[in-house]
Amino acid sequence: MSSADQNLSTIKGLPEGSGLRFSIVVSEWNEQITESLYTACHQTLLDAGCEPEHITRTNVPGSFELPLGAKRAIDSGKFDVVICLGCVIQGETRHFDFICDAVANGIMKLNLDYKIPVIFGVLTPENQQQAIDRAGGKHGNKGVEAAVTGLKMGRGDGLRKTVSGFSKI
Ligand code: DLZ
Repeated sequence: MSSADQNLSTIKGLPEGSGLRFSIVVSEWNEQITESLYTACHQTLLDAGCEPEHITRTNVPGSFELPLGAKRAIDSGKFDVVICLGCVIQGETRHFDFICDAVANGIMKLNLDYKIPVIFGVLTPENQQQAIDRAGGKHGNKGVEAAVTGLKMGRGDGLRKTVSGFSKI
């Protein structure tokens, strides 16, 4: 299925979240979109049974700063999972490519260097409408997908064992 046909809010069984401590790092750029991602992400964690006092929000100025915000959350030792939420919209210059590369590589590096899962809840649309469609519009909400991924990885069942090794989520 192409990503355009996928609904980001489709949940096949919400994993149990009680006891898990979440940091949600939110980028302030494209605030209308990232607030919608945050609201959906936070609500999904609550629906999964996470205690409200176990969910902490931190803002960063833009998506470029998400890896640093996530690293600070990891270094605090207070969290089991870090979820990064942002939205980088394609512009006329190559700025988009640099920010997307930096945030994707930065988050992946944190995942490989530390034991805490860091979730990539970042939209990279070509325009505002594509962002709206994925922030509570016709394609669901990336914040829900990020929360479900965080729940799976936090519980340790995001890496499922199969006959031939580990499967993808
Ligand atoms: C500068 C910039 C631009 C042009 N566009 C976006 C964007 O679409 N989404 C986003 O999250 N951040 C953007 N930023 C800000 C950068 O992420 C970063 O905050 C600044 O370059 C300062 O480091």
